[in-house]
Amino acid sequence: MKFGRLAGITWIKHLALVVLVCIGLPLQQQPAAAQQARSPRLANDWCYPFPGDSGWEYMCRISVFEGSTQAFVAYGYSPSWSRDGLRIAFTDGFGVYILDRTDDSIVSITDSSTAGQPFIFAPRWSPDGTRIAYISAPAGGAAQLLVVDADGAHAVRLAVSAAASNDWSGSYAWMPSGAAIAFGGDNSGSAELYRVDVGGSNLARLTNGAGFRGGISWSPDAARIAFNCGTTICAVDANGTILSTLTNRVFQAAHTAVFSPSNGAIAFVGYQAGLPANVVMQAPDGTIVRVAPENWTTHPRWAPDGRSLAFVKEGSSGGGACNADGSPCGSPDETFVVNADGTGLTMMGGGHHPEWFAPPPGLPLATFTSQCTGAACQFSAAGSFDPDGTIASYEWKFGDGTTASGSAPAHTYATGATYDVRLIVTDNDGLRDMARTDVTANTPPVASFSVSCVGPTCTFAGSSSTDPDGTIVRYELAFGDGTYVGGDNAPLLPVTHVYRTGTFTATLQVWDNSGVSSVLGTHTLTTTNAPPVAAFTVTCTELVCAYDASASSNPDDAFASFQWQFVDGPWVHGRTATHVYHDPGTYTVTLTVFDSAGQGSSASRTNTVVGYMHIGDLDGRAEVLRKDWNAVATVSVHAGTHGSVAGVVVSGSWDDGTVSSCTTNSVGQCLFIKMGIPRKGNTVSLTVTRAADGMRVYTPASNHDPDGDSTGSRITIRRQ
Ligand SMILES: [Ca+2]
Ligand SMILES: [Ca+2]
Ligand SMILES: [Ca+2]
Ligand SMILES: [Ca+2]
Ligand SMILES: [Zn+2]
Repeated sequence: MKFGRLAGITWIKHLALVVLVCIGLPLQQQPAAAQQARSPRLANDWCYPFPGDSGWEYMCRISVFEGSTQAFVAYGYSPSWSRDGLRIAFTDGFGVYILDRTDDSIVSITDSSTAGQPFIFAPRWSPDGTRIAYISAPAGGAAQLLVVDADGAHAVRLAVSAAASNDWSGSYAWMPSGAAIAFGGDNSGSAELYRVDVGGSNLARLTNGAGFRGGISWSPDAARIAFNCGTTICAVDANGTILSTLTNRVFQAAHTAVFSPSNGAIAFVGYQAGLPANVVMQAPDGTIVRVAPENWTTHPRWAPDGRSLAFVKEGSSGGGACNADGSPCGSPDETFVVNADGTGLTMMGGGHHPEWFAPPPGLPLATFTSQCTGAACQFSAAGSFDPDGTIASYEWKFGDGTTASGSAPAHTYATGATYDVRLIVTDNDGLRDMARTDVTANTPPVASFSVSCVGPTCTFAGSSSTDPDGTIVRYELAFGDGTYVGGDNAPLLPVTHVYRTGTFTATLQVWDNSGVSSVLGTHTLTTTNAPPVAAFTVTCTELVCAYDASASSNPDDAFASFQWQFVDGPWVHGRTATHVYHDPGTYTVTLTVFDSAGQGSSASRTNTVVGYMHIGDLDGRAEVLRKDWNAVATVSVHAGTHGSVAGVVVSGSWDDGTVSSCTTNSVGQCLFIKMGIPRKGNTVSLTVTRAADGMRVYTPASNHDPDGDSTGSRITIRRQ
């Protein structure tokens, strides 16, 4: 159930904190017989905000702490134990519900179907287990105290408070015998303590102007009733005749006394200057023990044996917007348990309203053992017993929908799994107890597989793995060479794997639907796998080289990768690669190849990258002087791809036999100048004889001249 009425819940929570309802713990202590120890059993509720469809809403859920376990049992709050501890009454704010822990069913015992329903809170089972009391509070109306049978029948209205606005007027507590209820009522504006027999008769007012403020607790012998009276705690005789103050005077304020079930001590919440609210224990001689020091604590609840206390450390997330996004904030309530001497403080879990289950005397104890062979189980309730009688019947719930009776039934499950098995025993007085254990009734799966190899390549098939009473949901196949495959529900097998040379033990483990694993299935295999041999060819066109690793060999399996390492670049992957060099030169290239088993080999080659150059233009001009003239020739040098080349030493020969040279500049040009040519000589010619830069090959056959004033190799300059 979901708690959509935030305002209502907040109001109820507020009310619950102020209306200090006291459970009527049974008087009786644990039987002294040599009975197997029964783990203390504590229920509480935890309300927390969560983002709902229409903003922040509150969710409340009830947990049961038993031994070292915490079990979430229902959505709701204000849990109250049935006498036998097998049912829990609780509310969701609009109805009273009964959780039956023997089958996890929940039934409503109040009518919460009509509109305008009242708020319901504080359901409390009577100590004798026959009746359930609760408070019904219509919005703006008078709160009623009602008592019904455990199935909701025979409702009796015991009291109507005249003013529901007095929160504490809704406080009530069962008399330990269950015969009567003490409750807070309003007498013409003055709150007073009343008692009434559970049938509705013998209504009596027990106080008259004592300042009653709720917090009702019966003493174990039902002789006195404690209650809050202003800043201290009072007690009145059950017949209303003697009024006294209960608490030590060192407390500036004290409230919510709870009588110990065993020794006359009381626990209560006491305020003292400089200290936060504390749960304290006051011994019969007045000695105070702070059992919850340094905490903002409330709601003390004695364990049935009187040796420990549960209490609540109040959080600050009670409700309402707090964060900028409108969400509530703050710490949650927490339930603690502490020994009566203040030792052993333990946080049980989040939540409020701790309620102990108090086993009644003569309660049988259910316990059982199981022995399963595969899915066939033999159960035995031999350890169960009744301390004051006999066990009259055994009821088994095997967790698969089947049931049985008798003290030692056998049961074979149809499907192997882990089952929630419950045994409910009923004694000759009709008292019941339940034991509950997870029983694994399962045959483990069997891992089986086949493997066949072609060379080093092996194929694994696992269809022969079986789970006789369920299904296989997970495989893990380890190949034995450090690698494995596996996963939940994976369509895993068949799978292939390539091995190195060696002897390997492959193992298969499978898991069934119960999470049970098989023993390992194994196969040992020996494989031969030669490492690959790297080899490659290289073909260069000027500075562009193509590499091809096809010459590599790996006859027994597939190549996994080819990796090229060039001196002046990153690694390149692929069977073929192309690399463009910046300059001609001699370079070393390394190829590394890997086969499918991860075996590798490398090969290196040194290749020379050649560049070419030629004359790309010759231009000439004459500088005529008074007696003679000068000839100037401009030479442009091209690379093989016709780009300019700087730093080339160009040699030339004039036609009179003189030779000279120049070195090309950044745009690939340089000048030849012949000076002092006599006027009688009308022409001179320059022939380029050589070009060299130490890297490129000069190819004069490629020489050319775009404007046609030379052959590309020879130019004639005329005096003008
Ligand atoms: Ca009994
Ligand atoms: Ca199985
Ligand atoms: Ca190989
Ligand atoms: Ca030219
Ligand atoms: Zn050119």
